[in-house]
Amino acid sequence: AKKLVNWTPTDIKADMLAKYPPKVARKRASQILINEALGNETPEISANVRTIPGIITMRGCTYAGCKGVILGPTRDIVNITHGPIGCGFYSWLTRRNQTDASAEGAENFMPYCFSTDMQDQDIIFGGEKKLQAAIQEAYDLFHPKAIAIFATCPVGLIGDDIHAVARKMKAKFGDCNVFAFSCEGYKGVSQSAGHHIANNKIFSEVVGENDAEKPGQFKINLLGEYNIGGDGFEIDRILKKCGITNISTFSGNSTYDQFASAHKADLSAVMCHRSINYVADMLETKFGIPWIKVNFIGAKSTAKSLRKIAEYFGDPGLTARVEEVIAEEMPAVEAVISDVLPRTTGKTAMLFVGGSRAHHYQDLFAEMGMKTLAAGYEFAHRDDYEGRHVIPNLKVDADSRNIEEIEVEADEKRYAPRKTSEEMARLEAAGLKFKEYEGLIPDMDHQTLVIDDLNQYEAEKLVEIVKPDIFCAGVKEKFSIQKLGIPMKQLHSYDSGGPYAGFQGAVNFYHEIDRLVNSKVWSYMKAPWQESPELSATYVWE
Ligand code: CFM
Repeated sequence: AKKLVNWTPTDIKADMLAKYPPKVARKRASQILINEALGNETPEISANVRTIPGIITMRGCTYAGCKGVILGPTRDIVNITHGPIGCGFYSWLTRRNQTDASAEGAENFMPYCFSTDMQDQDIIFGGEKKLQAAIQEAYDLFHPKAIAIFATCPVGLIGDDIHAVARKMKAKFGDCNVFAFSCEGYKGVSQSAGHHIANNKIFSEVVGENDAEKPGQFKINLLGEYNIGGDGFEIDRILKKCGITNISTFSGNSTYDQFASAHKADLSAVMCHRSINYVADMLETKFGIPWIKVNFIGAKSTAKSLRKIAEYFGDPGLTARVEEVIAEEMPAVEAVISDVLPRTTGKTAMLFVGGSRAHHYQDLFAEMGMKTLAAGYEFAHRDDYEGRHVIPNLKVDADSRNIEEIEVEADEKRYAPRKTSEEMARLEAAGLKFKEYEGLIPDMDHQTLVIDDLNQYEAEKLVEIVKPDIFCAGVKEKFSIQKLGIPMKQLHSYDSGGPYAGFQGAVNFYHEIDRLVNSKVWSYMKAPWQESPELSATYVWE
């Protein structure tokens, strides 16, 4: 394994914290973990907690999680942002969601940016009339199946009743479902709260609307796949080849009807646990559809996930077909791996992304012989770090589709230490149930760094000290990292690349990373430690 010589992970952690005031250092220390995942013991990390004001976080807001992440990739719902124009504009097409709607001649509102463009007078006198007019205008122009309304920060502050407006317009139209999300940006500690708000509303307003049987065999919902850079297209290609019917994707390239029909699936396959576990749980509680965790990032993970789906159905024909598909797809993947391996083996990576990719993409790097030295999420909860899903206590009213989460304990308590069997027993006695899957902490090596809600300052510190061969994060980090002379790959938007999911996606990724970590261009840059050698540390292989 690769090991720091003149810096230990403890030194790195201490150096990252050295400049902070004591209170800040204490809080950040609980979010920086030197991984000691050995045996059955999962060390604890503090996650899903408020960012300290003044720190330049990598996180987004609740509105981003609701409108941008969950509803943004739907193609035939008109998504209206109720707020000042910036919120709508900056969440417009920035996530690289793709659709093939135009190829099908289907409705596609993704190229449009709908907003009420609130002005000073709307803030002072209220924006409900303006919102109502915007809904009417969208209806008259497009006659969509559904219109969704998203609240931004000022809307919550002035108290516009967006739900009353939605109900009124839904009743008026009769043939268009209108629903609203109270997803004001400030509502949670990150975009994660927005996922929860979006999921609850989609479940209560849309799921179950269409009771018609869906054609096809082995019907699944693909939950938490957003078709970034065409990932969903590649996954659908593979599923189709295997004879697995994906009736509903939440929510890459999705339609209103896919949400409305999700209860007709036999199984939910959860790709991004963080953003969508709520829907998986509600589908299981209300409709009895079980869910399994899958990961289509990495060729081996893709094969494993296909086998997992086949295993669930237990059909010999499906199992055989899945094996055939894997056997057909793998030679092309292996050819590229053996080409890049001599150039990528031993290189090092750091990944700080969202709530699932910092974990999923480690599989791709491992396939290239690359080691992940440090990784972390922006907004994941402890279950994503630990790979232990906490099954909520849900009461789903069969008739009204009313969902009530019965709080056994407060959220923070729910993820309270449960390393000991007594603690587990106590929580289970309190009514909590767990579902195990792969987690970031148990999957990462001993003595690697796991860091929650990494910020601008710490990112630069880490890169200066460790100098990984590649750093993966988002656009806010891109150029500050590249200025340090390290190639930076965006794992949100994929820069302009992708797809990276599935077998063909893995091949794209190998080529891309090979080019990045072996490019000569970085050697022409003078990084700070090259000009001041005292900043330098050395890595050797042992
Ligand atoms: Fe899930 Fe996502 Fe992610 Fe996410 Fe996101 Fe994204 Fe992400 Mo950016 S839903 S948690 S809120 S996998 S937009 S497609 S890349 S932070 S790691």
